[in-house]
Amino acid sequence: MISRIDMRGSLPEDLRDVLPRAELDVEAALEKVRPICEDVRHRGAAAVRELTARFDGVEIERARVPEQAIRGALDELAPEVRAALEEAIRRARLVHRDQRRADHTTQVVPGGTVTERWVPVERVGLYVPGGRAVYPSSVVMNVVPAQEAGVESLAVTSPAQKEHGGLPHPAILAACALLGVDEVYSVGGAQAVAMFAYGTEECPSATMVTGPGNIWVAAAKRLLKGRIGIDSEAGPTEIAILADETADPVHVAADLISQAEHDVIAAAVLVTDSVELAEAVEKELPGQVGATRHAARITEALSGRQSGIVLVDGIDDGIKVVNAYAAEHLEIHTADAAEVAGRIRNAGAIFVGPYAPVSLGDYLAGSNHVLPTGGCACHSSGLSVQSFLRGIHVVDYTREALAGAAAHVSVLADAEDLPAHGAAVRARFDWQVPS
Ligand code: HSO
Ligand code: ZN
Repeated sequence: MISRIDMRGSLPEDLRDVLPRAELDVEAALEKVRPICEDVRHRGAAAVRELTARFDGVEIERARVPEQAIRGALDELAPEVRAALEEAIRRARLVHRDQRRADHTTQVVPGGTVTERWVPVERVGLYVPGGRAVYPSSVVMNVVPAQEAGVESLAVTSPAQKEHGGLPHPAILAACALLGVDEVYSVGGAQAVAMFAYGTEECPSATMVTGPGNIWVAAAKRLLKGRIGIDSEAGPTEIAILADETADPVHVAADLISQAEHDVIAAAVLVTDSVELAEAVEKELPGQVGATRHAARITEALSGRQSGIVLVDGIDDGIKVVNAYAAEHLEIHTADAAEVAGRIRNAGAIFVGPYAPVSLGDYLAGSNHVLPTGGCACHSSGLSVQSFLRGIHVVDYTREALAGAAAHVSVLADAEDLPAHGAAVRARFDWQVPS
Protein backbone atom coordinates (compact mmCIF):
# COMPACT_ATOMS: atom_id res chain seq x y z
CA MET A 1 0.00 0.00 0.00
CA ILE A 2 2.90 2.36 0.70
CA SER A 3 6.39 2.15 -0.75
CA ARG A 4 9.68 2.23 1.14
CA ILE A 5 12.59 4.51 0.37
CA ASP A 6 15.73 3.24 2.09
CA MET A 7 18.20 6.00 2.91
CA ARG A 8 20.19 4.03 5.47
CA GLY A 9 23.94 3.99 4.90
CA SER A 10 24.25 7.50 3.54
CA LEU A 11 21.82 10.25 2.69
CA PRO A 12 21.60 11.21 -1.00
CA GLU A 13 23.38 14.47 -1.95
CA ASP A 14 20.36 16.41 -3.13
CA LEU A 15 17.61 15.24 -0.85
CA ARG A 16 15.05 17.60 -2.33
CA ASP A 17 15.18 15.85 -5.69
CA VAL A 18 15.04 12.37 -4.23
CA LEU A 19 11.98 12.91 -2.08
CA PRO A 20 8.82 12.32 -4.07
CA ARG A 21 6.35 15.13 -4.65
CA ALA A 22 3.14 15.66 -6.60
CA GLU A 23 2.99 18.70 -8.80
CA LEU A 24 0.18 20.57 -10.49
CA ASP A 25 0.86 21.83 -14.00
CA VAL A 26 -0.61 25.28 -13.52
CA GLU A 27 1.30 26.69 -16.54
CA ALA A 28 -0.69 24.46 -18.88
CA ALA A 29 -3.97 25.95 -17.64
CA LEU A 30 -2.90 29.57 -18.21
CA GLU A 31 -3.92 29.75 -21.88
CA LYS A 32 -7.41 28.41 -21.16
CA VAL A 33 -7.90 30.86 -18.33
CA ARG A 34 -6.71 33.99 -20.18
CA PRO A 35 -9.85 34.48 -22.37
CA ILE A 36 -12.10 33.88 -19.35
CA CYS A 37 -10.39 36.64 -17.39
CA GLU A 38 -10.48 38.99 -20.41
CA ASP A 39 -14.18 38.33 -20.83
CA VAL A 40 -14.91 39.28 -17.21
CA ARG A 41 -12.68 42.33 -17.57
CA HIS A 42 -14.60 43.64 -20.57
CA ARG A 43 -18.16 42.45 -19.99
CA GLY A 44 -18.33 42.30 -16.18
CA ALA A 45 -21.38 40.78 -14.52
CA ALA A 46 -22.90 39.48 -17.77
CA ALA A 47 -19.73 37.48 -18.48
CA VAL A 48 -19.71 36.14 -14.91
CA ARG A 49 -23.29 34.89 -15.31
CA GLU A 50 -22.61 33.27 -18.69
CA LEU A 51 -19.44 31.59 -17.49
CA THR A 52 -21.28 30.26 -14.44
CA ALA A 53 -23.92 28.76 -16.74
CA ARG A 54 -21.21 27.26 -18.97
CA PHE A 55 -18.89 25.82 -16.29
CA ASP A 56 -21.19 25.16 -13.32
CA GLY A 57 -24.33 24.39 -15.30
CA VAL A 58 -26.36 26.89 -13.25
CA GLU A 59 -28.30 29.92 -14.48
CA ILE A 60 -27.95 32.66 -11.88
CA GLU A 61 -29.88 35.90 -12.03
CA ARG A 62 -27.36 37.71 -9.94
CA ALA A 63 -24.06 36.71 -8.38
CA ARG A 64 -24.62 38.32 -4.98
CA VAL A 65 -26.18 35.98 -2.44
CA PRO A 66 -29.16 37.61 -0.63
CA GLU A 67 -28.45 38.22 3.04
CA GLN A 68 -31.50 36.27 4.12
CA ALA A 69 -30.09 33.17 2.39
CA ILE A 70 -26.90 33.54 4.45
CA ARG A 71 -28.85 33.90 7.68
CA GLY A 72 -31.20 31.08 6.66
CA ALA A 73 -28.26 28.71 6.17
CA LEU A 74 -27.14 29.37 9.73
CA ASP A 75 -30.64 28.68 11.04
CA GLU A 76 -30.56 25.32 9.25
CA LEU A 77 -27.08 24.36 10.49
CA ALA A 78 -26.98 21.35 12.83
CA PRO A 79 -26.48 22.67 16.39
CA GLU A 80 -23.41 20.51 17.05
CA VAL A 81 -21.72 21.74 13.86
CA ARG A 82 -22.54 25.31 14.86
CA ALA A 83 -21.06 24.79 18.33
CA ALA A 84 -17.89 23.23 16.89
CA LEU A 85 -17.45 26.04 14.37
CA GLU A 86 -17.99 28.64 17.08
CA GLU A 87 -15.28 27.06 19.21
CA ALA A 88 -12.95 26.85 16.19
CA ILE A 89 -13.53 30.54 15.53
CA ARG A 90 -12.94 31.45 19.19
CA ARG A 91 -9.62 29.59 19.32
CA ALA A 92 -8.44 30.91 15.96
CA ARG A 93 -9.24 34.45 17.08
CA LEU A 94 -7.14 34.00 20.24
CA VAL A 95 -4.08 32.98 18.23
CA HIS A 96 -4.51 35.45 15.39
CA ARG A 97 -5.24 38.39 17.66
CA ASP A 98 -1.85 37.81 19.28
CA GLN A 99 -0.21 38.07 15.86
CA ARG A 100 -1.12 41.73 15.51
CA ARG A 101 1.96 43.93 15.37
CA ALA A 102 2.34 47.32 16.95
CA ASP A 103 3.70 50.22 14.89
CA HIS A 104 7.31 50.86 15.82
CA THR A 105 9.42 54.00 15.69
CA THR A 106 13.22 53.89 15.57
CA GLN A 107 15.19 57.03 16.29
CA VAL A 108 18.07 56.78 13.84
CA VAL A 109 19.70 60.11 14.81
CA PRO A 110 18.41 62.99 16.93
CA GLY A 111 15.54 64.44 14.89
CA GLY A 112 15.53 61.56 12.43
CA THR A 113 13.03 58.73 12.82
CA VAL A 114 11.70 55.83 10.79
CA THR A 115 8.34 54.41 11.83
CA GLU A 116 7.06 51.12 10.54
CA ARG A 117 3.30 51.42 10.29
CA TRP A 118 1.24 48.29 9.75
CA VAL A 119 -1.71 48.97 7.50
CA PRO A 120 -4.30 46.37 6.49
CA VAL A 121 -5.16 45.92 2.81
CA GLU A 122 -8.42 47.62 1.95
CA ARG A 123 -10.57 44.89 0.49
CA VAL A 124 -10.10 41.12 0.38
CA GLY A 125 -11.91 38.59 -1.78
CA LEU A 126 -11.87 35.10 -0.39
CA TYR A 127 -12.29 32.11 -2.68
CA VAL A 128 -13.91 29.04 -1.13
CA PRO A 129 -14.02 25.87 -3.28
CA GLY A 130 -17.30 24.08 -3.91
CA GLY A 131 -17.78 20.62 -5.36
CA ARG A 132 -16.15 17.73 -3.52
CA ALA A 133 -14.19 19.79 -1.02
CA VAL A 134 -16.66 21.86 0.98
CA TYR A 135 -14.69 23.14 3.94
CA PRO A 136 -16.38 25.62 6.25
CA SER A 137 -13.20 25.33 8.37
CA SER A 138 -11.27 26.97 5.52
CA VAL A 139 -13.69 29.91 5.60
CA VAL A 140 -12.73 30.33 9.27
CA MET A 141 -8.99 30.04 8.53
CA ASN A 142 -9.13 32.73 5.84
CA VAL A 143 -11.63 35.14 7.35
CA VAL A 144 -10.31 35.24 10.93
CA PRO A 145 -6.78 36.52 10.11
CA ALA A 146 -8.18 39.09 7.66
CA GLN A 147 -10.62 40.37 10.27
CA GLU A 148 -7.98 40.41 13.01
CA ALA A 149 -5.67 42.34 10.69
CA GLY A 150 -8.38 44.99 10.45
CA VAL A 151 -9.42 44.44 6.82
CA GLU A 152 -12.56 46.52 6.47
CA SER A 153 -14.15 45.05 3.40
CA LEU A 154 -14.33 41.29 3.03
CA ALA A 155 -16.21 39.35 0.37
CA VAL A 156 -16.50 35.58 -0.01
CA THR A 157 -17.16 33.75 -3.25
CA SER A 158 -17.91 30.08 -3.79
CA PRO A 159 -19.23 28.19 -6.84
CA ALA A 160 -22.97 28.14 -7.50
CA GLN A 161 -24.39 24.70 -6.69
CA LYS A 162 -27.19 23.36 -8.84
CA GLU A 163 -28.59 21.28 -5.99
CA HIS A 164 -28.74 24.34 -3.75
CA GLY A 165 -30.72 26.56 -6.10
CA GLY A 166 -27.67 28.26 -7.56
CA LEU A 167 -26.31 29.34 -4.19
CA PRO A 168 -22.98 28.24 -2.66
CA HIS A 169 -23.07 25.22 -0.36
CA PRO A 170 -25.15 26.04 2.76
CA ALA A 171 -22.30 25.04 5.12
CA ILE A 172 -20.18 27.78 3.52
CA LEU A 173 -22.99 30.31 3.90
CA ALA A 174 -23.51 29.32 7.54
CA ALA A 175 -19.80 29.77 8.29
CA CYS A 176 -19.96 33.23 6.69
CA ALA A 177 -22.94 34.10 8.89
CA LEU A 178 -21.10 32.98 12.03
CA LEU A 179 -18.11 35.11 11.07
CA GLY A 180 -20.23 38.17 10.31
CA VAL A 181 -19.50 38.13 6.58
CA ASP A 182 -22.56 39.34 4.67
CA GLU A 183 -21.07 39.92 1.21
CA VAL A 184 -21.09 36.55 -0.53
CA TYR A 185 -21.15 35.65 -4.25
CA SER A 186 -22.09 32.41 -5.99
CA VAL A 187 -19.22 32.44 -8.46
CA GLY A 188 -16.41 29.90 -8.85
CA GLY A 189 -13.42 29.13 -11.03
CA ALA A 190 -11.18 31.57 -12.88
CA GLN A 191 -14.13 33.95 -13.39
CA ALA A 192 -14.33 34.45 -9.60
CA VAL A 193 -10.69 35.54 -9.41
CA ALA A 194 -11.23 37.85 -12.40
CA MET A 195 -14.36 39.28 -10.75
CA PHE A 196 -12.28 40.29 -7.72
CA ALA A 197 -9.37 41.53 -9.83
CA TYR A 198 -11.34 43.75 -12.22
CA GLY A 199 -14.60 44.27 -10.36
CA THR A 200 -18.04 44.07 -12.00
CA GLU A 201 -21.26 46.06 -11.73
CA GLU A 202 -22.21 43.74 -8.87
CA CYS A 203 -18.90 43.26 -7.09
CA PRO A 204 -16.37 46.04 -6.47
CA SER A 205 -12.78 45.02 -7.22
CA ALA A 206 -10.63 43.79 -4.33
CA THR A 207 -7.02 44.53 -3.43
CA MET A 208 -6.25 40.93 -2.66
CA VAL A 209 -7.67 37.47 -3.27
CA THR A 210 -6.92 34.51 -1.01
CA GLY A 211 -8.10 30.96 -0.54
CA PRO A 212 -7.52 27.55 -2.07
CA GLY A 213 -9.02 26.42 -5.36
CA ASN A 214 -8.67 24.05 -8.28
CA ILE A 215 -6.13 24.36 -11.08
CA TRP A 216 -8.22 27.03 -12.90
CA VAL A 217 -8.33 29.18 -9.80
CA ALA A 218 -4.57 28.76 -9.31
CA ALA A 219 -3.93 29.66 -12.96
CA ALA A 220 -6.15 32.76 -12.74
CA LYS A 221 -4.30 33.86 -9.61
CA ARG A 222 -0.96 33.44 -11.36
CA LEU A 223 -2.23 35.37 -14.39
CA LEU A 224 -3.76 38.28 -12.49
CA LYS A 225 -1.13 38.55 -9.77
CA GLY A 226 0.08 42.12 -9.67
CA ARG A 227 -3.29 43.47 -10.73
CA ILE A 228 -4.50 41.89 -7.49
CA GLY A 229 -2.51 40.59 -4.50
CA ILE A 230 -2.63 36.83 -3.94
CA ASP A 231 -1.74 34.42 -1.16
CA SER A 232 0.45 31.45 -1.99
CA GLU A 233 -0.74 28.88 -4.52
CA ALA A 234 -2.14 25.93 -2.58
CA GLY A 235 -1.00 22.54 -3.85
CA PRO A 236 -2.09 19.07 -2.72
CA THR A 237 -2.04 18.46 1.05
CA GLU A 238 1.07 16.88 2.59
CA ILE A 239 1.82 15.26 5.91
CA ALA A 240 5.28 14.18 7.01
CA ILE A 241 5.80 12.30 10.25
CA LEU A 242 9.20 12.00 11.92
CA ALA A 243 9.08 9.09 14.34
CA ASP A 244 11.32 6.79 16.35
CA GLU A 245 10.67 3.44 18.03
CA THR A 246 8.64 5.10 20.80
CA ALA A 247 5.89 6.13 18.34
CA ASP A 248 2.55 4.37 18.38
CA PRO A 249 1.99 2.79 14.93
CA VAL A 250 -1.78 3.11 15.36
CA HIS A 251 -1.49 6.90 15.71
CA VAL A 252 1.05 7.20 12.93
CA ALA A 253 -1.08 5.19 10.48
CA ALA A 254 -4.23 7.13 11.42
CA ASP A 255 -2.52 10.48 10.86
CA LEU A 256 -1.03 9.47 7.48
CA ILE A 257 -4.50 8.34 6.43
CA SER A 258 -6.15 11.52 7.69
CA GLN A 259 -4.39 13.76 5.19
CA ALA A 260 -4.41 11.16 2.40
CA GLU A 261 -8.19 11.48 2.70
CA HIS A 262 -8.07 14.89 0.98
CA ASP A 263 -7.03 13.87 -2.49
CA VAL A 264 -5.63 11.05 -4.59
CA ILE A 265 -2.53 13.21 -5.04
CA ALA A 266 -2.17 14.07 -1.34
CA ALA A 267 1.20 13.07 0.10
CA ALA A 268 1.80 11.05 3.27
CA VAL A 269 5.43 10.48 4.21
CA LEU A 270 6.80 8.71 7.29
CA VAL A 271 10.47 9.25 8.12
CA THR A 272 11.81 6.87 10.74
CA ASP A 273 14.97 5.23 12.02
CA SER A 274 13.00 2.25 13.31
CA VAL A 275 12.43 -0.68 10.96
CA GLU A 276 10.08 -2.13 13.57
CA LEU A 277 7.90 0.97 13.45
CA ALA A 278 7.95 1.00 9.65
CA GLU A 279 6.78 -2.63 9.61
CA ALA A 280 4.12 -2.01 12.25
CA VAL A 281 2.74 0.97 10.31
CA GLU A 282 2.72 -1.03 7.06
CA LYS A 283 0.77 -3.72 8.88
CA GLU A 284 -1.61 -1.24 10.45
CA LEU A 285 -2.52 0.70 7.30
CA PRO A 286 -4.73 -1.76 5.36
CA GLY A 287 -7.10 -2.37 8.26
CA GLN A 288 -7.50 1.30 9.09
CA VAL A 289 -7.83 2.32 5.43
CA GLY A 290 -10.45 -0.36 4.84
CA ALA A 291 -12.53 1.05 7.67
CA THR A 292 -12.74 4.59 6.26
CA ARG A 293 -15.44 5.93 3.97
CA HIS A 294 -12.95 7.14 1.35
CA ALA A 295 -10.82 3.98 1.22
CA ALA A 296 -10.29 4.09 -2.56
CA ARG A 297 -9.07 7.69 -2.56
CA ILE A 298 -6.82 7.07 0.44
CA THR A 299 -5.35 3.90 -1.04
CA GLU A 300 -4.49 5.77 -4.23
CA ALA A 301 -2.86 8.60 -2.27
CA LEU A 302 -0.82 6.27 -0.06
CA SER A 303 0.35 4.08 -2.92
CA GLY A 304 1.14 7.06 -5.18
CA ARG A 305 4.76 7.96 -5.80
CA GLN A 306 4.34 11.11 -3.69
CA SER A 307 3.91 9.01 -0.52
CA GLY A 308 6.28 6.61 1.21
CA ILE A 309 8.14 5.42 4.27
CA VAL A 310 11.69 6.76 4.37
CA LEU A 311 14.16 4.74 6.45
CA VAL A 312 17.11 6.62 7.93
CA ASP A 313 19.99 5.78 10.27
CA GLY A 314 19.02 8.00 13.17
CA ILE A 315 16.85 10.94 14.16
CA ASP A 316 19.59 13.41 13.15
CA ASP A 317 19.37 12.11 9.59
CA GLY A 318 15.59 12.14 9.89
CA ILE A 319 15.72 15.84 10.75
CA LYS A 320 17.85 16.46 7.65
CA VAL A 321 15.30 14.63 5.51
CA VAL A 322 12.24 16.45 6.85
CA ASN A 323 14.03 19.80 6.64
CA ALA A 324 14.82 19.10 2.99
CA TYR A 325 11.24 18.02 2.33
CA ALA A 326 9.75 21.13 4.00
CA ALA A 327 6.33 19.57 4.47
CA GLU A 328 3.11 21.50 4.80
CA HIS A 329 2.44 19.58 8.04
CA LEU A 330 5.12 17.85 10.12
CA GLU A 331 4.33 15.65 13.11
CA ILE A 332 7.08 14.67 15.54
CA HIS A 333 6.62 11.36 17.35
CA THR A 334 9.95 10.84 19.11
CA ALA A 335 11.05 10.34 22.70
CA ASP A 336 12.05 14.01 23.03
CA ALA A 337 9.57 15.52 20.61
CA ALA A 338 9.83 19.13 21.80
CA GLU A 339 13.63 19.10 21.51
CA VAL A 340 13.47 17.58 18.02
CA ALA A 341 10.82 20.13 17.01
CA GLY A 342 13.20 22.91 18.02
CA ARG A 343 15.67 21.67 15.41
CA ILE A 344 13.20 21.81 12.52
CA ARG A 345 13.86 24.72 10.14
CA ASN A 346 11.41 23.98 7.34
CA ALA A 347 7.74 23.10 7.80
CA GLY A 348 4.41 24.87 7.33
CA ALA A 349 3.36 23.83 10.83
CA ILE A 350 4.91 21.48 13.38
CA PHE A 351 2.79 19.17 15.55
CA VAL A 352 4.62 18.05 18.67
CA GLY A 353 4.12 14.68 20.35
CA PRO A 354 1.32 12.13 20.42
CA TYR A 355 -1.52 14.50 21.29
CA ALA A 356 -1.16 17.07 18.52
CA PRO A 357 -2.40 15.36 15.35
CA VAL A 358 -2.75 17.40 12.15
CA SER A 359 -6.54 16.95 12.36
CA LEU A 360 -6.48 19.08 15.51
CA GLY A 361 -4.69 21.81 13.57
CA ASP A 362 -7.11 21.46 10.65
CA TYR A 363 -10.00 22.47 12.84
CA LEU A 364 -9.45 23.41 16.44
CA ALA A 365 -5.89 24.00 17.61
CA GLY A 366 -6.23 27.74 16.96
CA SER A 367 -3.39 27.59 14.43
CA ASN A 368 -4.04 28.32 10.75
CA HIS A 369 -4.51 25.46 8.31
CA VAL A 370 -3.68 27.44 5.17
CA LEU A 371 -0.02 26.43 4.91
CA PRO A 372 2.73 26.38 2.27
CA THR A 373 2.82 23.18 0.20
CA GLY A 374 5.17 21.73 -2.42
CA GLY A 375 8.35 22.57 -0.46
CA CYS A 376 7.45 26.28 -0.27
CA ALA A 377 7.71 26.02 3.53
CA CYS A 378 11.46 26.65 3.12
CA HIS A 379 10.71 30.26 2.14
CA SER A 380 7.08 31.00 3.01
CA SER A 381 4.72 30.94 5.97
CA GLY A 382 1.11 29.98 6.32
CA LEU A 383 -1.73 32.46 6.28
CA SER A 384 -1.67 34.88 9.21
CA VAL A 385 -2.64 38.39 10.21
CA GLN A 386 0.64 39.43 8.60
CA SER A 387 -0.57 38.21 5.20
CA PHE A 388 -3.12 41.03 5.18
CA LEU A 389 -0.87 43.82 6.42
CA ARG A 390 1.68 46.03 4.72
CA GLY A 391 4.50 47.60 6.67
CA ILE A 392 4.87 51.20 5.52
CA HIS A 393 8.04 53.06 6.45
CA VAL A 394 7.33 56.62 7.51
CA VAL A 395 10.51 58.71 7.29
CA ASP A 396 10.59 61.91 9.35
CA TYR A 397 13.79 64.01 9.48
CA THR A 398 14.35 67.56 10.72
CA ARG A 399 16.54 70.08 8.83
CA GLU A 400 19.43 69.36 11.20
CA ALA A 401 19.06 65.62 10.86
CA LEU A 402 19.05 65.90 7.05
CA ALA A 403 22.11 68.14 7.23
CA GLY A 404 23.92 65.36 9.05
CA ALA A 405 23.22 62.92 6.20
CA ALA A 406 23.66 65.29 3.25
CA ALA A 407 27.37 64.72 2.55
CA HIS A 408 27.00 60.93 2.54
CA VAL A 409 23.93 61.12 0.27
CA SER A 410 25.85 63.33 -2.18
CA VAL A 411 28.85 61.02 -2.27
CA LEU A 412 26.75 57.89 -2.78
CA ALA A 413 24.64 59.62 -5.44
CA ASP A 414 27.77 60.63 -7.37
CA ALA A 415 29.21 57.11 -6.98
CA GLU A 416 26.06 55.79 -8.66
CA ASP A 417 26.18 58.51 -11.33
CA LEU A 418 22.88 59.93 -10.12
CA PRO A 419 23.95 63.49 -9.29
CA ALA A 420 20.38 64.84 -9.23
CA HIS A 421 19.79 62.69 -6.16
CA GLY A 422 22.50 64.60 -4.29
CA ALA A 423 21.25 67.91 -5.71
CA ALA A 424 17.77 67.28 -4.25
CA VAL A 425 19.33 67.30 -0.80
CA ARG A 426 21.66 70.27 -1.47
CA ALA A 427 18.71 72.34 -2.77
CA ARG A 428 17.56 72.58 0.83
CA PHE A 429 20.86 74.10 1.94
CA ASP A 430 21.37 76.74 -0.79
CA TRP A 431 23.00 74.09 -2.96
CA GLN A 432 25.89 73.60 -0.53
CA VAL A 433 26.66 70.39 1.28
CA PRO A 434 26.33 71.48 4.92
CA SER A 435 29.46 70.95 6.96
N1 HSO B 1 -5.57 19.70 5.90
C1 HSO B 1 -6.08 20.72 5.00
C2 HSO B 1 -7.12 21.59 5.63
C3 HSO B 1 -8.40 20.93 5.99
N2 HSO B 1 -8.53 19.72 6.54
C4 HSO B 1 -9.66 21.42 5.88
C5 HSO B 1 -9.82 19.48 6.77
N3 HSO B 1 -10.50 20.52 6.35
C6 HSO B 1 -4.92 21.58 4.51
O1 HSO B 1 -4.15 22.07 5.53
ZN1 ZN C 1 -7.02 18.18 6.48
